[in-house]
Amino acid sequence: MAAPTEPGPCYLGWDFSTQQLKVIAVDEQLRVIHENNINFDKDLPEFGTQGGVCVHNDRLTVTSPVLMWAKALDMILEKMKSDGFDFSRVKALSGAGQQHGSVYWKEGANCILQSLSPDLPLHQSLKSCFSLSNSPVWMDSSTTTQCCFLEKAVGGAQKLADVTGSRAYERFTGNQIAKIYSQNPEVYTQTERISLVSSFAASLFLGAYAPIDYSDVKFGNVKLCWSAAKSSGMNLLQIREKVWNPACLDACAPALGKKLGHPAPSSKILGSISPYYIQRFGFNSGCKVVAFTGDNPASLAGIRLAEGDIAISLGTSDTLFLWIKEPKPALEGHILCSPVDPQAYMALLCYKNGSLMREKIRDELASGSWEEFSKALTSTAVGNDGNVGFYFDVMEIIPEAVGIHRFNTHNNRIPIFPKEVEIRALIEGQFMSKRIHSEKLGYKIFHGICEAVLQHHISMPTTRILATGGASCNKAILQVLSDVFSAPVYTIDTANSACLGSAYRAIHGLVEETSVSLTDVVKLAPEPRLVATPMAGVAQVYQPLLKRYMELEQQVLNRPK
Ligand code: ADP
Ligand code: XUL
Repeated sequence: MAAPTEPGPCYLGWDFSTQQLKVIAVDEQLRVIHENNINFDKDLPEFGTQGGVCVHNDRLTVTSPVLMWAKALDMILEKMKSDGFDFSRVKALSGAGQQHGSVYWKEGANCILQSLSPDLPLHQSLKSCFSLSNSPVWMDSSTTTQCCFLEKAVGGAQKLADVTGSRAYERFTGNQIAKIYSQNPEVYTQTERISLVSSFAASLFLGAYAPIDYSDVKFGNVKLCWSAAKSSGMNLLQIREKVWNPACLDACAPALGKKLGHPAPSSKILGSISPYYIQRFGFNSGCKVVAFTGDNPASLAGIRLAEGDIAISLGTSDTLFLWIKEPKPALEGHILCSPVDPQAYMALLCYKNGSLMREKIRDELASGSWEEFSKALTSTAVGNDGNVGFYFDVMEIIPEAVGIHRFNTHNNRIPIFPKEVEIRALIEGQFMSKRIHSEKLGYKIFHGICEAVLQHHISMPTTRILATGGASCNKAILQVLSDVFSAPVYTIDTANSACLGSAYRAIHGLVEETSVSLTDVVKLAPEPRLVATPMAGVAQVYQPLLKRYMELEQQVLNRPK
């Protein structure tokens, strides 16, 4: 009888996202062998968050308690331990964090991080480590004053975009830091180090301050136009040289460069795991911590985006990524370097009203049930008999509008839709916006083999839409996505692509020095699966509807707030 084989090494990918802390373990063959999560609202009710965040009275300030993230890490590791997860198998780990959010470490915190007692849970040891207990997150839009100041200080919005890859945006970390400095200078003075959520999470594993990674702050080397900065970023990094820009730093707060530390490439091995995890959970002392990055770049690594594909993440935020070979300065949308192909770029569009908006309508009209919501969606006709809606519970990024706006087939505003019409208007509207704005970026969707292709014997791939994020498990929603884009929709086995991508990045971190690319590492991963194809005749329905949606969007934008 053959001796039982020793379980081989595995790799962990973490995602410190808006609503949850999630983890995936993969083995050497990239098979998922463990998945776990902590939901901040449900599992940590003592922090009083809704959707993982606290919206302040001004409705613009949005924060999350930093100790909640530390306590969640404790909890999930305990959960894994009681599920029998063998931490000694973990050869490397990496992770992702919601982008833009920032953490403020108090003077002396690094010493505490370096000497954590294995007898205490993390959040207890770290209690006095933060000069700011509530971290600003990506949903915050309270820094308009700081944005105006920064743009003026560096010579205008375009100049700022030329240098940092984007004009000033409220959620971008530099502007968040500037607000803290101007409103609470004593907090700023007490701060020894400022981390992004991603580098904060890496610091917890490392037991020392981890650097901010490039891809969380880096943009493509192109000149970007007004809406170029809708995604990851800080408004602080000189994109070409990958160093902090002195003028931007000075405009935000004094001695900021020192508090940020030097940025590092996202494939860098930062060191070995802190002894705390070895003693408390049985990690191997050789386990490496690979730099953590933003959730969006991590997702791209997880879903195996290839040339010509569009990826849509339907998480707390909805984000859309387009593969771009030759970015043009006139592009609308944010450009970042592809984490998969060094020759390629990604355009990224970010929408604030994603899953939480869908949940709100589900709770109001479908008794909080996705099943009932989906039934209503499938019971209505493609094109919703001409009824169109815009659903922005919070100020949207694309377009910058707020409120709910409903129009009937004659383009007249109406106050209310029947339940089923409302649900379809929400989902169709969300996807029509994504299609219109991706086409504005110059993106062309290829619908199968067209005549010109046949005549010239050119092989042209049909555009694939790769869907991920929490709502990508909903077939009814994915069918509408497929219909609106007239393209097939694919998913991977897990909706947690940021975790999966992080696990792949952990493996890549170990082999990067031997010049193995991430694409090579990911080759073993299963191909995405087809889940929806466009129904017959949908293109004819959506062609005029998309045009109307675009015109109505102008009306919504021009309406006085
Ligand atoms: P994040 O990573 O930003 O925390 P996720 O990608 O995990 O978010 O997505 C969470 C969201 O997924 C929830 O807010 C929920 O609305 C949505 N979701 C979960 N299941 C479904 C479903 N069956 N249909 C539609 N949306 C769903
Ligand atoms: C991207 C953005 C969000 C967050 C949260 O610019 O703000 O997608 O990363 O997921």
